[in-house]
Amino acid sequence: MPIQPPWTTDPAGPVAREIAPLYWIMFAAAVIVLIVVDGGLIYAGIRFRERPGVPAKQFHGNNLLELAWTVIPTLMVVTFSVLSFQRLLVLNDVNTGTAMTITVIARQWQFSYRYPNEPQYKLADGSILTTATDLHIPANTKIKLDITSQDVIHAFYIPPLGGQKDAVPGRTTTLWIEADHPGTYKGQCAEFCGSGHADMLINVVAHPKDQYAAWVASAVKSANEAAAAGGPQVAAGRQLFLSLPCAGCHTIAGTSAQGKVGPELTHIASLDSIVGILKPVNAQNLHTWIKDPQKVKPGTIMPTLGLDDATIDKIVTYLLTLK
Ligand SMILES: [Cu+2]
Repeated sequence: MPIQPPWTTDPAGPVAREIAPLYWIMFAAAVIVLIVVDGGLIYAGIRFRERPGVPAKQFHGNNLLELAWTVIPTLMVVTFSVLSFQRLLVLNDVNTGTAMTITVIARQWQFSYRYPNEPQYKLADGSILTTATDLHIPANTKIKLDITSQDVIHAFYIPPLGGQKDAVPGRTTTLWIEADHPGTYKGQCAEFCGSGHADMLINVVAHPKDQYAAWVASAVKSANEAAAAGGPQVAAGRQLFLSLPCAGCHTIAGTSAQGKVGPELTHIASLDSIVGILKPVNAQNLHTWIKDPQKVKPGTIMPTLGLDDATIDKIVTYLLTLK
């Protein structure tokens, strides 16, 4: 499936298609203003400059000019406002024809997604399927997003699908998206939210509409397998994770680890990278990170726990079962 970069200029869904023409109109207006203002400045600088024996002329007041630079910008602002409000009617209509609602939860520094409270998304332990970073949707389907945050203000933004909404603690904001074609659409947190902000990436994975149910079934199956993962090393790692401070900061669905300070780890083994920079997600990279987080990413809120290598290995073995 194609991967689409986070650009506004290449809309891949109805919301982005509403916004893109306004972007181009504003861009064209800005270029014209640049040419007129800078052109006038350069012209005046040359035409009225001081020459030997000829002092520079001074002008005071010019009704025509003053009228022009008051009326033209006013007309521009009014025009842009009207065009924006027209589009808001479409962008804010999150409910008409909506097929499903997914909850987007932002926290430093990861977005996670909780799928609808319906039987096909239920895990064996009764919890609801969640994913992190990757938002899976069916293509050609209107999806409503309920967006919230567990710490500071973030902003959910996928330029090729359009729209941007703040994720505000204690509130739910809404946005809708629809992808024209199956593929991966890249986005990014658009509100500076701390030192990990640049790594707070979003992938919207749009599945062919008729294959979405199969993806849901496989995601539920692997989440169930992860929760029931066996083997003594895994069991020991799980036990360590849940008893050490790890569980106070991280959430792993279906366990007593329900911390909200760090990223959710429910599907950590399926991620492209950890901390946004360590890739691939493998035993060595996880070990390096847990051993000395500050060395990998100075300023991270992940503390160095001073664990010995054998303990870290057990935890890593467990984490790698979380697909
Ligand atoms: Cu953020």
